[in-house]
Amino acid sequence: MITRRTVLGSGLAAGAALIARARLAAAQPGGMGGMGGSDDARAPMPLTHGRAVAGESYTPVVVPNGATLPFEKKGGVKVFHLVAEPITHTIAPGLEIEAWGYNGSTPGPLIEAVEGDRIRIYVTNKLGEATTVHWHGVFVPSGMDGVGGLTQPAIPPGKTFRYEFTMTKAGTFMYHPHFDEMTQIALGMVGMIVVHPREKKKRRAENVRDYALMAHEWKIPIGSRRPDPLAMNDFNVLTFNSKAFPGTEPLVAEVGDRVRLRLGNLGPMDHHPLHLHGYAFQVTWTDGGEVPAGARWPETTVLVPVGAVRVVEFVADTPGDWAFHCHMTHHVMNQMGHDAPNLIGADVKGLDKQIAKVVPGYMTMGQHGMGDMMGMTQPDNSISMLGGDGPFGMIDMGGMFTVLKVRDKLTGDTDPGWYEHPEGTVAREATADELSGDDIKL
Ligand SMILES: [Cu+2]
Repeated sequence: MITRRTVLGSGLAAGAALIARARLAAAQPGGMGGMGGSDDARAPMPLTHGRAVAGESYTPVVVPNGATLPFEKKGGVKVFHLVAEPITHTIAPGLEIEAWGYNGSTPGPLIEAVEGDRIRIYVTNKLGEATTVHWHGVFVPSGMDGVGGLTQPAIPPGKTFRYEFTMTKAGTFMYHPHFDEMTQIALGMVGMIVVHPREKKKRRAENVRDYALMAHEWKIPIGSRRPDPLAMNDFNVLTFNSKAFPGTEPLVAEVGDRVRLRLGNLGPMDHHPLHLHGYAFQVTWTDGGEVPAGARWPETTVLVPVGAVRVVEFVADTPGDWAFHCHMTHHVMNQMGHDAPNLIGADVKGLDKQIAKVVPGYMTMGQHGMGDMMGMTQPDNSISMLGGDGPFGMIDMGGMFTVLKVRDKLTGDTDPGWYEHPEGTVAREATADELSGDDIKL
């Protein structure tokens, strides 16, 4: 197993070295290369918006950090072309990986259609091995189901196969290979499918903010560019649409908008309890269909298991910057090593002195918690375990974390920036008068 210790190339005890890696890098000029590019994270981020599709009346789904697959109509059939291929992908500024995906991206572009549409999808295989595409949750003839060996021969490298079926039901579905799934899915070959209801009145098209987010998890050893498809646990990069915070694009809504989050999970192993601040929502659809109104209940966290879709809806009625994230604490960290000793509360002054004899400038970290490790200098091609710039300092989360920005009015397609809180509505340090007035003894 590659640990940060082996990357560092020092003989230090593993745990302390893991925790102190960035400080060590700073103390060894040229030893580990320069910055990982974390400054780039501060550049303003353009938002991806759903563009109206000519001849279609649905409100297009927005894919944060992603795209929708274009189609052409040929004799009443919507014709798509998916290309399975190796890609270079940026997880967050500073961390670039060699992944596999579709049409240049991971997840592959969203396939969007309307209930009743006849669709034809050509799949070209530009990988070095065979593949198939399975249309997860879509009702198709058995021979279109994309299971290599069972319903079709796998698509050899260089060949193009043709799938054709009718989207008989509305809903949110997914696509992925059903050949060497472990490798191909782990390397990023996943995508979502949205089929809008045929009846316009069911769409609530006017003021819906409709988002698709695919949860995924990766094992990307520090300093490497190739995710490890053999990983079965200890994934160290967790993503929405293959981006880790601070690389995740914010979601936006105006007060009064109905917000729909279509949440898919095609990660290899982990289920994700996804939590929204400031709101309660209901699960309205799964990849199995619509949840009857009488069977819904309010939640603030929805568990999205591997191989499932959960669609949640709520009305945006409270302005603010609201966190949306996986509630597993290790899933809001980036590239964290886990084989470090627990130093919280430990007196490490003597230890630092001893190690500094062999590694000048050495400083143990972690004795006050992990919050002091944000935004440190990084080894080449890696990202900080946590931390993005926020309006009140560093946001000490990474991974599966994004922000829902609700505003009274949005202007155009740009990130509205940070929320301007009304006077007196932000937590702050208590004054002495307030403390004594309320009989708080310190
Ligand atoms: Cu999670």
